[in-house]
Amino acid sequence: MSDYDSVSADVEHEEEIPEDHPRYQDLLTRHRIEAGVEKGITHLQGMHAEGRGSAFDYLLGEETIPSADDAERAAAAHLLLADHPVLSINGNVAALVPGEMVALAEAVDADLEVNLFNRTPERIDAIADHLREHGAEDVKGLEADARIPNLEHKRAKVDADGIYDADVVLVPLEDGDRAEALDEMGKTEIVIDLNPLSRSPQVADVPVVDNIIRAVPNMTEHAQALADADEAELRSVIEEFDRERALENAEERIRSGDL
Ligand code: PTJ
Repeated sequence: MSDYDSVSADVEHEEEIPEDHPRYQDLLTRHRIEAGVEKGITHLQGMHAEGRGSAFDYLLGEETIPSADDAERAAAAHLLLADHPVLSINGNVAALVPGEMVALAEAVDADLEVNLFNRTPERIDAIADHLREHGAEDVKGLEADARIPNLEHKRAKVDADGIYDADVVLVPLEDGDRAEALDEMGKTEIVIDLNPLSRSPQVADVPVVDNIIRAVPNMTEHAQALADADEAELRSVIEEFDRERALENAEERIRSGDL
């Protein structure tokens, strides 16, 4: 057994994972999801979702492909142009990138809203607390005084002054039904999902086929670089982005990637 073989099973703190491990990012992600389940943040189903995601990431070469970088830049431009941008947080997102979502919200002046597929008051509170521990000042999603139309009751709950009112929403690792229902509400939807064939990126205005661990910090960097851009420049970044081509490029990379 090599030193590395002993890393994966019982790491207590992520600092124990050696950064030069060939599967560092995957081990880190797995550890964060496990820790999220233990803290009551992440649903057990989040582990299945993570497993699916990491298989696609492996096939993508575990890197941000050029079309995903374009999508991340277009996403930043949409968020900067929005009247009311909202970043949606579920149990996987909270476990994987809590501080990074807070940083993105600050960079584009967006609200953060907890919005769960498997909604319970305990998980909502645990996630809101976790986000506050990572610097969030205002966390939405606790009121849940509005509904996304055409969606089964609990999964449809949103804040009237949050996702319901938003013109641009970032919905990472989203279930297909809800992504479709948000799309039908006429929102500009940015989806982060490693599976380009999943319904959520298929309905998104900006499908970001990348690991959320890489995608969110990269969106923040793009937003900071575009902070002084005028409306015309932001609109041209959006117009240059081709969603169909981005989906095709990701699928092509997955099917033909050199592993
Ligand atoms: O916390 P809750 O209750 O809101 O539940 C969240 C999950 C993720 C469990 C729920 O929304 C769900 O079941 O989602 P799905 O239908 O499994 O979709 C998740 C998608 O995210 C899949 O297409 C995965 O490939 C993708 N995915 C998983 N991990 C990552 C990812 N995409 C980007 N980065 C990841 N790290």
